Amino acid sequence: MKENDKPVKVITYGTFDLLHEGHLRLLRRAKALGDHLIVGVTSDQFDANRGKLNVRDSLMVRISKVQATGLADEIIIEDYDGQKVNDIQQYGAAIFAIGSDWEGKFDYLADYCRVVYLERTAGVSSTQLRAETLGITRLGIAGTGSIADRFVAEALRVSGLELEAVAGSDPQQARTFAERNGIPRACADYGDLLATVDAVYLCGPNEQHFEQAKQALESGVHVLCEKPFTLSAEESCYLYALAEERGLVLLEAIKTAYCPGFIRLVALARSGVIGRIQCVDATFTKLALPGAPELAPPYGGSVTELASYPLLAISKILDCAPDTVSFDSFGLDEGVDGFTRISFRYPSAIASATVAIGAKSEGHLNISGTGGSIYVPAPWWKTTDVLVRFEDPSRNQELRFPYAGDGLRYEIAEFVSMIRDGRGASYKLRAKDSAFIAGIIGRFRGSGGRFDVVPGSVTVPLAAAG
Ligand code: C2G
Repeated sequence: MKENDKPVKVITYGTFDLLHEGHLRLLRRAKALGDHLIVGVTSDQFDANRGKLNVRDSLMVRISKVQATGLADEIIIEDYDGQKVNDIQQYGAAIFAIGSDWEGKFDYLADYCRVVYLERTAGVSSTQLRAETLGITRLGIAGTGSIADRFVAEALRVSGLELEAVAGSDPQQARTFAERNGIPRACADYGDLLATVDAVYLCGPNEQHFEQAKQALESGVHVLCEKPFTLSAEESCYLYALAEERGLVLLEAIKTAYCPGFIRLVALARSGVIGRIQCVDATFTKLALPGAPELAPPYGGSVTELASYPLLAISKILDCAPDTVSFDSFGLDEGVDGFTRISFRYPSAIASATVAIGAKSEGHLNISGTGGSIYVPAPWWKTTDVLVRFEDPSRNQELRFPYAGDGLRYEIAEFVSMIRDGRGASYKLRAKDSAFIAGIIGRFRGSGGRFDVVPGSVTVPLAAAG
């Protein structure tokens, strides 16, 4: 098949995860359309950006497998949206071929070459293979609040997970929740839930988290627990030790920790790009409506409800133990703290976490370094935009990272992959980060917290807090 004696180039694209018969048949037929087959294999980042999480084979493995078919004359990496338009022109492809599951989606490429949709092979897919070879994690949800609804919507985006059952303090509410979300079973109590699942997501009231996590781990069930995970460093360490002893996964559900932009931000800050870090200021506020659970003592309040986010940022960015912490707080009539600033002194830096449920403030994250600064505008806890600033403005950078949907999918994907890989710890949110966060919340609640209308300030030495 030659046109003016020039080889006819065909181009096709895919992830080619766990390369299977469907992929092979596609490649064979694509190759048969011309003389030279170019295969674009998606980069991990490209797949993450388009919401394809839990791809099992690394890019290198996927490329090697495509190469081993002997069908590809050339392999390229697909890394950005719109790349197909450029590739077709750059490589002089005469035909673009893709499976019929994409029918109509790539018609716009007809401006550059012939577009061919090849019948997709029925009965085989990477998703199915991932489920068969790696198993399905049966997950239960303990809690029926609004976060649980958001969780369900995001969990559907993560492969290898089946929502099995739900339990809540009100059995009728649990039944309604199950029906609304297509979950097979509503359990009468938490014990019943644990009996039939591999893993549980805890999103009930704050004061129940510790006991529920402990009970789950003692029953051999993996735990993903909403923040605040526990209300003291001791409880946090106890649970991590228990999970390790039982060979189970325990993860705190602070979504920021797993969001791709935040992970890149932390790595950037710690790379020395802005010099030695001298200060981290992080703010998170959320006005609570009258009657909201955040306003109910003794487990509501700005620190208990919200401090996990800024404390996570401080823990990850400074990554060492502070010498002292002090709390300045305004109380609300309801008897909880409404606006609180937590100030830290580190050996060579200072930091502040500002949280409020009774006042509003711009929610930003600012990192000051000896050579520049990093500014992350609200909502920094769903990191997308990162501004790196220098005295010489020609060096300034504005970085942008993807953030898909509600973001919960990233923490769910991490949880599922830890279970599958038998990976006990995640560098994204370490046991020491959880213990630090819980320790500070516990200190505020136990000794440092002043809920008076007059600002109270107390400095607590933290030498032993770690
Ligand atoms: N395929 C097939 N039969 C199957 C499974 C997949 O023919 N049972 C085809 C797909 O239609 C696609 C190729 O194999 O043409 C690669 O499939 P995936 O690895 O699932 O990649 P995909 O997400 O379809 O990537 O830019 C990326 C591409 O747009 C498509």
